[in-house]
Amino acid sequence: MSVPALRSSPEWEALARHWRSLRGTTLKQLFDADPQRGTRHVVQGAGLHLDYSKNLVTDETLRLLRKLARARGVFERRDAMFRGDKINETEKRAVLHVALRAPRGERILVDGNDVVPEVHEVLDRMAAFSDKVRSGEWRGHSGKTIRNVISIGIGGSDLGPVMAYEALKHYSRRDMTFRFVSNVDPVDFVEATGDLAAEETLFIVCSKTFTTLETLTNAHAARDWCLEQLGGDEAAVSKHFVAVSTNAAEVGKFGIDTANMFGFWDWVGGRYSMDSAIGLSTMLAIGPEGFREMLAGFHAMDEHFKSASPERNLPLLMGLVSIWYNDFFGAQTVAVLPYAQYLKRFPAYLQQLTMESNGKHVTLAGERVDYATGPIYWGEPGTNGQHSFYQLIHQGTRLIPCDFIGFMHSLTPLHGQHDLLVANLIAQTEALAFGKTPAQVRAEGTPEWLVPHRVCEGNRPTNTILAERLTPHTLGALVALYEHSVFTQGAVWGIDSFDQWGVELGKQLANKVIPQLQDAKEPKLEHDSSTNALIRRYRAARGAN
Ligand code: G6Q
Repeated sequence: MSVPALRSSPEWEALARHWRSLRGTTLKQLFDADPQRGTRHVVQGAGLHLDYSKNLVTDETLRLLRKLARARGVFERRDAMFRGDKINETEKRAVLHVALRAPRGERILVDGNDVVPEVHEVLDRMAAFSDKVRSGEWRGHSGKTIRNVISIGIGGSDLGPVMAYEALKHYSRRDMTFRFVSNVDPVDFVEATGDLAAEETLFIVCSKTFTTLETLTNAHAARDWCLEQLGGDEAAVSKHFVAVSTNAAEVGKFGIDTANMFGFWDWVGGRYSMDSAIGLSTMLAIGPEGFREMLAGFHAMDEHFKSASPERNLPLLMGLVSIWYNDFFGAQTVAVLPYAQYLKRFPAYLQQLTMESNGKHVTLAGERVDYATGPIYWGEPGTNGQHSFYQLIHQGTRLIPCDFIGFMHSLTPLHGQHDLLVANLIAQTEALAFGKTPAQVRAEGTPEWLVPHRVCEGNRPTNTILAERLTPHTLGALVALYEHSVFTQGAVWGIDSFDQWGVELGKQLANKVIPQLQDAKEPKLEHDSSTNALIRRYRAARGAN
């Protein structure tokens, strides 16, 4: 698909002019000029409340951004995604994570085939399996019940399950142990299994392709570990291994009975798969009901994205505002700061979702872009970050727009501690926006030489996202919010947010070096001089062991 040039479009040029006219305008001025600003620039959807008033935007900015979205075909592309069109053009695939949470009875066609019944068939099988494991009906090879679940996967087949497990721990079975193994570093596998008994352990091997080096290596390690403890009887595999994959042939080759395989489809991207069978560990942890509640949260945000007006559309607004900072202010990063310890892995999860999706340098037509695409997403939970990197956000030389995420109610109330947490969230957004002026610093009796050091200029933009409490429903809505915000960005930039050729390259490269490290005889090395020397150095060190 050819998308018209972005920078020379009238909508982009209008935004550039508008940005120049706003230069020097501060958040303080915007708030002083409009006493209603803090209650006007808020929107709600799918149980989330977004306050975007502390952004460097005016009504005109928002109008121009919406105009840009319209001109770039964001709404048509959104509808095409929901319809099942093959909008992942470089892989010629539909992009239908929204079908994973479509209610029974909805119809979404891919190549003329309604995929929703298949989605529910897998969900039902997952639920039946989860119930069996959770009730103790499913037994290991020696007849013991399963107490430990280890999910093996990497990237999109790992980050979602890990994040969701941590986020929803409050709802999880506390008498079961859940662990995740991703890294090919043997430490990961050894530490995850060291204190467990194989006869009580179930492995879920999660791999869309079932060819990924790390996952297959760890799955083989798991198989050896299991068989070693269970007397080498191959029949044990069917009791201790299930697979989540699109590749039945490879699953069978590995020795997992395809009756114990939960499928998904090529129209689910890895980083969009935590609500597919890839989330089997989540379902085992929180139960089928909880999982369905999470899917309902995703779906509620899908419906909001599809039908809310552009003025009140959360993902659209967030996506457009991030383009505003990324492309006009030159902000290179976005910090995501959840004030919820359960969301400690949420920024890491978002890094993949956002950066793998929009880290692209060519348009859909294959032309090099002449504007910045995906910003770097990063973050840590508050309040911890306040005692480390927030300093740079408050007083550094870079503009770092931040998303603050908080909840009205704690899941684990403890003597008003939640008030302290939320007070910090609110205070930070206030401090970032309005800072501390020299006059305020002087009024505190600060000696003149120290005044410049203590001044905080403010004018640091933030979004505040609030929800009642962290439930499976909220988590689903929150993830879908970012999914569709990323979609909005990608559609405006005219890039393919759903391929990942850079990741593919990484998958191929190591395969060339592995034999060069392991060969008994000196390999012929034809890399650059640095790579050759590193390989030789490693070989020499290993030889000396
Ligand atoms: C996700 C990426 C990537 C992928 C992993 C695992 O969008 O493509 O992170 O999920 O490389 O791939 P498999 O699931 O095929 O093992």
